Amino acid sequence: MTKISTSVGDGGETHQRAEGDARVLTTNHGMPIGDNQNSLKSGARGPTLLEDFVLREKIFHFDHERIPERIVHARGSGAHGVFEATDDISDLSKAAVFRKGETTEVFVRFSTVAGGAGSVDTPRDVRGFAVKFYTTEGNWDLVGNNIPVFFIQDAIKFPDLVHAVKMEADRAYPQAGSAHDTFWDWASLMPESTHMLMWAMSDRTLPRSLRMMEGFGVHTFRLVNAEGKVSFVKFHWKPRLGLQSTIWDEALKLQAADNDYHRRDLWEAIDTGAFPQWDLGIQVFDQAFAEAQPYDVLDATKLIPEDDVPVRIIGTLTLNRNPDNFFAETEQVAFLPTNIVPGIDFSNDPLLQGRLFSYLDTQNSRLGTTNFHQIPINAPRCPFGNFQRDGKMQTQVPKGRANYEPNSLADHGEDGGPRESAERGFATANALTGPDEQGDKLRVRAELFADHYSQARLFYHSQTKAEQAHIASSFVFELSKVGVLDQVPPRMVANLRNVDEDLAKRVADGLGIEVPDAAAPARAPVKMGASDALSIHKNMKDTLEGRVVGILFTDGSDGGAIDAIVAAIEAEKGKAVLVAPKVGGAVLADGSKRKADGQLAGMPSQIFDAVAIIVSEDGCRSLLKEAAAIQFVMDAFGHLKAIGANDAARPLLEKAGVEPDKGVTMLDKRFVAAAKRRYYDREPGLRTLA
Ligand code: HDE
Repeated sequence: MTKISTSVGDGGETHQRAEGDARVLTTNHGMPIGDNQNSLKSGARGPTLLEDFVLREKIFHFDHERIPERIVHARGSGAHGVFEATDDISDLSKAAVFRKGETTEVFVRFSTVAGGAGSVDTPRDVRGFAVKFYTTEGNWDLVGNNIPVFFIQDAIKFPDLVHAVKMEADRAYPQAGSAHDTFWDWASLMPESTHMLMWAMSDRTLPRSLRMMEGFGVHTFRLVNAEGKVSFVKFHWKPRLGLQSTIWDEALKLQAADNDYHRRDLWEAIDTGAFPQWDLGIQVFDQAFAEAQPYDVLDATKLIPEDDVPVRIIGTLTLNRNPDNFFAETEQVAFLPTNIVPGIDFSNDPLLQGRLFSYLDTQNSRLGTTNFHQIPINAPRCPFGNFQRDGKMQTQVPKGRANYEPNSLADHGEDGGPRESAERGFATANALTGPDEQGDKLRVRAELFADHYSQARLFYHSQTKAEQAHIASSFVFELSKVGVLDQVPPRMVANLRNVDEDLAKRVADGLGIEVPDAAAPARAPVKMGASDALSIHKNMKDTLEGRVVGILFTDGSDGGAIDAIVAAIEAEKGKAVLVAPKVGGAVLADGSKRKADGQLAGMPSQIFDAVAIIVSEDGCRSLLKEAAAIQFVMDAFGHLKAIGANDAARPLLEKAGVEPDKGVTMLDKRFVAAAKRRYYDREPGLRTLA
């Protein structure tokens, strides 16, 4: 029998403790449990008794462990962190969170969009980038994506978009993928989605790591200063590690190698103190600028080229703490675009306006109570209170009689509760959105919203040749998965002709169909040039920071060579992972045993950014009969990664079809330099790109 004693915890609460500080298991109502292994039965082989309240409580709670998953963005990974304001923008916004030097606690949740909570991390998909700032003036939620534009211009189209992209209604597949009939049927009928489709078909939807992607507030918001002066603003997150994406074949193989590739990468980075960082940037402009543009700044399918309005960096986000509990924090966190603070305001973007309604509503459905703001991850860190009362799961215990306002209870010596403050409170900013607000009630969109192609063209023309090839190939792949709706691919290509004739031709060729007549644009596109900020390749960093190098070794490998390469990688802040045919490791040339971090068959090269092959001649001979080893090298080459190899590894490289180029080196300094980047020039010789 365990002896039970009572002790008082740090917070003054009383715990039941067993001998040796192991706490005693209790029911939810605090009764110590004596046996957690056996249910209460009538005789050793008899039926279980209804009386067993311990069993019933445990199973009852278990039965209700799941809550509805998010209708979109169901699969997410979260982290705690801090935001520090680094520039004085008091001339633009009075928000305390932007006061230079101010630090604010944050919780960030990254997500894929289409897949369910248990789906994979690396589908071709947009990524959510949602940040909750616990400011001194209440929570500010910047609920953005890793792409600066969106599929639709008006919230009323959102349910159609989501229904079309998610698994098809009757057959419930595909999971987490847009390559199917209903998505492309819808998309090809919605020319306004063309710009977003260019982004979605680019490598932006295949991030190498959550740490290597940008974030965007997407909509135009407004900033308001202490004098009430209003400016328009777009928010940007710029990753300190630069941009990096995988390629499609790699992303597909990652789904087999590691379903949790991004989640694991984020967790391990934070866990090992390599805190992910982003700079917060703003593009600020006024009404005169807005009116002079060939697009409408209230249209979420349009961006503002950074060449026209440079991004000004105003702060830094650092993620420095993993969640203690996935469900309590990452699952229960509730983001609300309506969470803004004095100094920030909405615009009339009709997509944003719809979001202002949706999120509050969805949280009630997901979390089951209007009191979801009391859940610790959602509760403001500043004092908060009002006269909203009761409801399911009320955990606060308001005292006294003040549950209405105005009241004069204070005159009687009672607590009258909080009061509104015109001085400190949020006031909707007027002006700047023009006379339309006084107009008739209309179901229409503003004129410039009808230009669906100019910015799609701007995006395409801003890409490198390799990036353009990836976009064309993605369209071919996705449209090739359209099964029975033969009218869809030509309709999509007809839209693409308004973006770029060559792109349309490549996609048609890749599909083996005739180039159709161009779709009639609702409004003639305008010329917009190109913008380097829109390309991933022009914004990558040559670095090993955040990168992982896989080192394949065998019996007889040279331990000194392994040590040297590991040291060189770590000196550049990279991570080295040792891979051997057996996880127990291998016996090196000097007779010592070196343990591996992983077994070859379970650690394919797609999980690495570069690979080093350090084998003995015998070791190499045995690897030549090992499909996983040949595939390891073949995929590293095919995924455009650096390969460093010792002389003994040559037969393996040859068998894997590796051809010499700048990314294939000996195992010296050249390899460490080569491992910092990818070799896109290699690709045309390896696979047919559209
Ligand atoms: Fe969302 N979106 N959305 N969305 N969204 C949700 O809210 C919605 C849109 C975004 O990690 C839902 O809590 C509508 C644009 C992120 O918890 C829901 C419209 C952008 C997340 C919802 C949009 C986003 C969501 C589902 C069109 C980029 C995940 C669960 C008017 C700026 C947040 C939930 C997290 C989640 C509705 C369009 C980003 C249903 C109606 C545009 C990052 O309320």
